[in-house]
Amino acid sequence: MEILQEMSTLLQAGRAKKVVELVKQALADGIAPQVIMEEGLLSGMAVIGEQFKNNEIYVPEVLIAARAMTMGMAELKDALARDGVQAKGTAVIGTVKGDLHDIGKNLVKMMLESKGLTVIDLGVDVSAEAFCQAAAENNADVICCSALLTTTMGEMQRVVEVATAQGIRSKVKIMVGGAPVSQSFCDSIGADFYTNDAASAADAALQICLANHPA
Ligand code: B1M
Repeated sequence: MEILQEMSTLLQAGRAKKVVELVKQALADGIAPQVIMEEGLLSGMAVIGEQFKNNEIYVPEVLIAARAMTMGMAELKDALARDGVQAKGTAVIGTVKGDLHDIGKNLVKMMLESKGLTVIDLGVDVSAEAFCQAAAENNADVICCSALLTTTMGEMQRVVEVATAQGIRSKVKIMVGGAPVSQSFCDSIGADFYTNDAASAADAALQICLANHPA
């Protein structure tokens, strides 16, 4: 549909107000909220995710497009709830204890949202216990831990240990990332997934959620 194509294009350009207007228009035209979300908003953000992954665009463009997506989703929220549209899964995200860097974590969060996942953002300086408590309370599919300091990466191992001690390890996948983190570190602490950019993190989280909640 032309209006959804236009919405997607405007979202990629970060034209938030125009995106909101088009969401209103599409609802008034009787287009189903889920179709507006998937073909207008998420499809636009998927293009941004791919471009970011391929280094064709940079952090500011992603943030501007994500703002347009967030505003469009806010306009759509009530209609989605009325239609009983469910999120594809739930992710808990945060920057680990001792670490206050949140730019990368926020990018991952936006990309997760752009895949249609519910994201519980615990912010920065998050302890292993807080990650696991939030995962248990929200029946999360995946815990996403970000770290930018070599001195704080160790908290990721504690997330794995606390999840095991609390008996939720078999129910939740643990994904790690951030500049000092690597696949070998991920393997060494017994986490499930490492990805080196926000778009790949969202792709992996979506796969985890789809495996947990087959359509
Ligand atoms: Co800090 N800092 N900083 N800093 N800072 C670094 C990380 C550092 C490399 C700078 C340097 O020395 N060259 C260095 C770490 C050295 C080390 O540990 N080896 C460092 C240091 C030392 C510090 C302080 C200790 C400095 C001091 O006070 N003496 C201090 C620590 C404070 C604390 O956390 N307790 C500190 C403070 C700060 C600021 C507050 C000033 C600010 C943070 C602001 C904020 O985040 N709100 C800051 C910044 C901005 C940086 C640099 C310059 C940029 C980090 C960034 O945002 N990059 C950084 C140097 C650098 O990287 N050039 C540096 C952009 C962001 C998009 O990338 O977060 O890597 P990134 O995210 C990427 C991927 O890693 C991935 O996705 C993103 C891209 O797609 N990703 C994931 C991230 N999380 C993921 C999770 C996933 C998957 C992928 O799955 C769950």
